Amino acid sequence: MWRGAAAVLAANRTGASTVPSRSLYPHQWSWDSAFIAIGLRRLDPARARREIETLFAAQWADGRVPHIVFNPAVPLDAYFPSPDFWRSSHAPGAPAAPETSGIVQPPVHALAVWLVHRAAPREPGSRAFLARMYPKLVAWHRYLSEARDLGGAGLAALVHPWESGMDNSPCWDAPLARVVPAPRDSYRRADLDHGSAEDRPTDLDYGRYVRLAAAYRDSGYADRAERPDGARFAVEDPGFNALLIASEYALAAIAAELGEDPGPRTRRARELTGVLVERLWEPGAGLFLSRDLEGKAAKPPEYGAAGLLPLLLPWLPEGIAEALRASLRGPRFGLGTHSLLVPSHDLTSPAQDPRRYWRGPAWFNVNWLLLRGLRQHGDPVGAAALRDAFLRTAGATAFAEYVDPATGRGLGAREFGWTAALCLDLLAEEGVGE
Ligand code: 9WN
Repeated sequence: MWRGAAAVLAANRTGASTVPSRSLYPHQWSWDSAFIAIGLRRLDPARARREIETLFAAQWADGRVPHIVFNPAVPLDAYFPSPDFWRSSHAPGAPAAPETSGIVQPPVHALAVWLVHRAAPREPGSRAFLARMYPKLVAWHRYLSEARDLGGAGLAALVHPWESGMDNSPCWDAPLARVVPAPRDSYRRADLDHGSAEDRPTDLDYGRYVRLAAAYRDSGYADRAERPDGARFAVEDPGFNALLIASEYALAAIAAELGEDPGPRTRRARELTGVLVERLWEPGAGLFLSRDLEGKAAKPPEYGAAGLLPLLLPWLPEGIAEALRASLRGPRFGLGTHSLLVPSHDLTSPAQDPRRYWRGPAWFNVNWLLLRGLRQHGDPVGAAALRDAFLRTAGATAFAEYVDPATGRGLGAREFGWTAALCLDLLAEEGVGE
């Protein structure tokens, strides 16, 4: 399995970075690269450092880290939306090259940088890597905490469903229902050349994604610009913000390693946790909910796996970690009873679909994060069982992009970057391959 996973990362390597999938996603993606680096640190720490530095070479002047960095050698029609859609090099503050998208993805990068360093702290180059990355990560977090604080309480808001990394989650159905889809003949979906239509978002979803991205682009990627009716989306997502907070803790650790005072970063992480709980915790449900900043909350609400991700945080007010662990095993997510791995969406929701992308299938990055959460909150036995199921399912599906949570049947792309990388990470814990 170690050799198989390493071979995936070798095959998906394109120069200084790694693609999520040779067929479906032929460029560099932001949170994919962070997870890929977390696995690569076990194989080749220098390559893990390069993976992250390549991504941050495309950081914009305002601190944002774009969700895609385009490879100029790949034909324009291989992936949509392509660089000629985003037109980043004409946007204020974006690098002249490479071309990038203008939206972001979950900020798991500071956590990745810290874990990459910890894997080889004495290697020549690792401390210098930390020192180079620190101000870039600070600028990235500042962008999210200032420009993206659209709700005014301190959490980062998302302006496009793709920013959550969980693109077609039912949590976005209500806020997306207000968006007028772009006409179907105004763009060409490249994903259907490689993926099965039943596993992918629908055409209606795509029309809305295109409308929102085009309106954001046409505003010059200005976060506070007024956008027309039918082209607005602003939500606070518990998964995105939990990763921001986890990364704040990692920034505190990096600061301490570099001889700076970690106190302000740790305090900020605790403060933000308080805001997350105040705004998004749903005690009756035992998990966190997203908040729609453009309209009224959906009734009934949709419960996604993003609402479990705060389990990752080291400090939570009393009772919350226990409630999250109970939700993982309860009827909504069924871990250990109905599900081999944690599904991306509530099993009891009418919107749940075990094969369609983020509407039900289990994803390996989410399960890796929850496994860390279980360890963090005193459940090593649950974490060990999840680790076994993770490795077994990934191995049996040729490192699938996502799987049916009940049967483990592989779905989406195979030889998927973060699935292989996170297997390496879990295998290395037991000394395999080292
Ligand atoms: C849009 C690359 C990315 C992941 C996302 C996943 C999917 C893209 C797409 O693929 O999104 O960004 O084209 O569907 O939803 O989490 O980062 O693997």
